[in-house]
Amino acid sequence: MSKLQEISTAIETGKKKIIKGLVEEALANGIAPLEILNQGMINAMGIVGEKFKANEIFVPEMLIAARAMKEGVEALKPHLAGNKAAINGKFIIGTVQGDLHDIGKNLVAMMVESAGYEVIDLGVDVSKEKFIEAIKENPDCKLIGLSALLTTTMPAMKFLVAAITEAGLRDQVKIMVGGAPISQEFADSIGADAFAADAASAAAIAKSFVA
Ligand code: B1M
Repeated sequence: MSKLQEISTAIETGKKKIIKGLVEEALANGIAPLEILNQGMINAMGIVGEKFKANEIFVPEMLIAARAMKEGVEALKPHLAGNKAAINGKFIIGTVQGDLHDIGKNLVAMMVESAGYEVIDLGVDVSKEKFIEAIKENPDCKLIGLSALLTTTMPAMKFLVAAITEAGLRDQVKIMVGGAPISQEFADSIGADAFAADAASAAAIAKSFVA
């Protein structure tokens, strides 16, 4: 079994304790950090999602896979995060109300941070009031990021964009949206400024806003 396959299987089956060692072995074998993330880890979460959908596994298994994934991301973090010296500004990010998924949001936060932003992470299940409060508390913040993984929480993004507009803050911030069910069309339909399909694209878009 290849090292990437070993990592994928370990995440899929929630073997949290062995992940760090496997990631270190993969790095020592010269496998690029992004390849480990995409082929070994994110790929595994895709398989977990498919198995959940097919009723082959249930929420507890999904949860232990998520814990193993987080352990892997921690091990990979020093190798993924780049030079943080340049400060491009602040980036407020959160997973929208009703949604508890945070692995993708955390990856986006990490990559945008390494693109020179100071990240203010509001966590998961973030209400529109909390987002607005954070924008008001950080009048120098020019970019906010919204993550959603559930089709049922996509409307929360729409309500949030509307609430930011109603609060008179829309001209102050660019809004970037992302998450598995989100598309460019959806982003356009709710009046967001940008859609990013993955964490690397989110970092590139964040950089483009200060270029
Ligand atoms: Co959930 N879950 N889950 N889950 N879960 C999904 C999302 C699902 C697709 C599984 C499935 O059915 N195939 C499905 C949603 C279906 C739908 O809405 N149509 C689902 C469901 C149904 C549920 C529950 C309702 C299950 C239940 O209770 N019956 C429940 C909801 C809880 C809630 O949120 N209120 C639930 C719970 C959970 C766990 C808690 C067990 C766990 C989350 C743990 C955690 O996050 N701490 C979990 C998990 C692990 C998943 C899957 C398997 C994996 C998600 C993940 O971490 N992917 C997921 C299936 C899947 O995604 N294939 C599934 C890896 C991650 C790196 O990718 O988050 O997509 P992703 O992030 C990417 C991009 O999307 C993008 O960049 C990231 C990195 O490249 N991105 C952004 C994300 N945010 C961005 C923001 C940006 C830009 C890009 O700008 C700001």
